[in-house]
Order: sequence, then structure tokens, then C-alpha cells
Amino acid sequence: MFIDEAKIRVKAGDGGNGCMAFRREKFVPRGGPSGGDGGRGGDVVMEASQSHNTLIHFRYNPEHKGQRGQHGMGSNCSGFDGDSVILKVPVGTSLFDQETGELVHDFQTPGDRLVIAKGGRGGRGNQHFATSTHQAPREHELGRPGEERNYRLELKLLADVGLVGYPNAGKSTLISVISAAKPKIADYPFTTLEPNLGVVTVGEEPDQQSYVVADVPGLIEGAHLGQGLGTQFLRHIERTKVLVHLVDVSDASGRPDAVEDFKVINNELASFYSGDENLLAGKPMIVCATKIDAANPEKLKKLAAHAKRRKLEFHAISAVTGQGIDDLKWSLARHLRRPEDEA
Ligand SMILES: Nc1nc2c(ncn2[C@@H]2O[C@H](COP(=O)(O)OP(=O)(O)OP(=O)(O)O)[C@@H](O)[C@H]2O)c(=O)[nH]1
Ligand SMILES: [Mg+2]
Repeated sequence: MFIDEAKIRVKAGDGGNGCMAFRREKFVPRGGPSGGDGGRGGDVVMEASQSHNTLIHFRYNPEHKGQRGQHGMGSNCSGFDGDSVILKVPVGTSLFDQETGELVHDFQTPGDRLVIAKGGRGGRGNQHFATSTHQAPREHELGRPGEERNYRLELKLLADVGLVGYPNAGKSTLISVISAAKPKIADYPFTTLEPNLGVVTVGEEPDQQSYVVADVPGLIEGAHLGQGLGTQFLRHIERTKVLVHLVDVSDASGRPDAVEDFKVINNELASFYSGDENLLAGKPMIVCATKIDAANPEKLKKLAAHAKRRKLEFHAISAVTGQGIDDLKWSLARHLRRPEDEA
């Protein structure tokens, strides 16, 4: 798993001081205490947001402060409260206390909010200290300091795209040509024993887009019953937004029918339940014929026709010649673009 991390230091605003004042007016002798209260210091608040994918914005900007409360004033005027600051973090961020290492909060849904440093209370002005026997109080309080804390943020990068298919279909090869990931690649089944993540970037700044692709171990018939490596690792791609189903259309697969291969793997995906939910069968799927540099033309044609009948997007790629790879990269980027990015 990829983990993004950031350390931050936050300080909430101090409370404003209470004021000491007496009413002074013509014809009003001994006007009584009139010192207003200090305002509350601003909090530091953390909020989960859907428009952030990483913690990179904290890397260069690790200190955040709430505004201080205004001091109280004469004529019983209170000071204004300080403004809070809101720090946005991606959904899925975990917040840890840096000193104790303790988990403070998991931000799980957009809009989820937590005060992570509380603003100091404003001090009371001397108006509050008057009693029947103590009518000219000079007491007034100082504002309390705002809370100051150090936190560590942690975010597990979630895969946006899952690569599925038979062993040897070319999943690891694909991730190695579209990202910086360097998984093991070999011509025997089950080379990949646990998921690999890679970050794919398309376009140039400022319109650059990036997404995370997961390469998972190959599936075979009966995987949901424990055949091969089983299906446990499929939970790593349950939260992806799109699956790319890789089908070897060369004769290297040793199986005669690419459409049959495609159906077998889909059956396995449909049989994967975590709890009583199946999150894979209904996911958008792109069909991708692989190894077209060595394609068996019949297999390629049949698979393309099958995808068309099922109204699934179809790509044909070769990691050897590079054919179709850019198209696939851009097409995934378009699938993942959120509506708010279009504006
Ligand atoms: N000719 C040709 N061979 C390829 C291509 N892509 C991958 N291969 C070969 O196919 C074999 C399997 O590739 P991998 O990427 O390891 O396959 P995988 O799907 O990750 O397999 P598992 O990890 O075992 O599930 C390797 O020998 C690759 O060199 C391609 O586009 N053309
Ligand atoms: Mg592999």
C-alpha cells in the first residue's frame, strides 16, 4: 500500500482579555464597572473534502493558526471572536497525535469535521465582578491561550483503476509501462503475489491529471473457491472506479477462446463477496486485448465483437510496441475526471 504522510503544527487563537473600565459620564457619578469581555479565539478545524486526493498541500505549509479574539472594550463592549481556520484533507485521512501516536480521528465522509485545536476563551471584563458589597471591582480576566498541538496525517492512497485478468495476461507489464511501478514480470502464472500500485500521470501542467492503478494477482476458474491464489486480494480493488479487464489474445495463453476467458474471469468477479455485498460485478469495465503484437487475429476479432455486443469500451494494446497504450491512459483519465473538474 502507498501511504501519503504529513506532519502539521496547529495553534488555535488566544482569547481576548477582559477589560477593566468604569462608566464616566457627566451627571452620573460613580457610574459602575463597564469593562467588556474578550472575544473567543478562533478554532483550527479539519474537514474531509472530495476535491483533494493527496496530503501534498501540507508538505509545504505545515503550520496553521486560528485568529486571536479581540480584547474587551469599555462601555460593556465585548471583543469580536477570532475567525477559525478550516484545513481540508482528503476523505480517508487518519489523524494521529504526534506525541502519543494515538489515532484521533478517521475522516471518512465528505464534510466530516473536527475541531483539532480549540480557541481560548475570552476573559471576562470587570462588569461581571460587581456585587452588592463590591461595587467598583477592578478584577478582570486575561484571555485563555488557544490550544497548540502537533499532528501526523496519514492517507492510504486508494486505487482508482483495478487491472484484472488471468495470470500472464500482461497486467504487471501494463502497469510498468504506464507508471513508475516496477513489479516483477515473468512468463509463468502467479508472478504477482500481492497488489502493486502505480501512479499514472497524463497531460502537462497546469492540466495534468493523475490517478492510481492497482495490479492484482491473476484469477483463474474457481478462484472464489480458493483455486490459485483465491480472491482475497480483490478487496484492494473494491473501491476503484473502473476495472480494466485484460485478455491475452495471443496464443501464449494456451487457451483457445479469448471470449471464454473473459467470461470465466467475470464469473469470478461476480462471485466475490465481502460481507453480503458484491462491489465488483456492477463496476464499469473496459475490455483490453493484450499482446496484439503477437495476436491470434481470430481471438482478437471475437473479443472485440463480444465487447461491442455488451456495449463495453474496447482497447487493444501491446506493451512491446506501445500500440494502444496512450489511448488507454487517456481514456482512463477521462473516466475518472470528476464533474467539478470540468468547470
Ligand atoms: N508479446 C508480448 N508479450 C507480453 C506483452 N505484455 C506482457 N507480455 C509477456 O507476458 C508475460 C506475463 O506478463 P506479466 O505482466 O507478468 O503478466 P501478469 O498478468 O502480471 O501475470 P501474473 O502476475 O502471473 O498474474 C511476460 O512474459 C511478459 O513479457 C505484450 O504486449 N506482448
Ligand atoms: Mg503480474
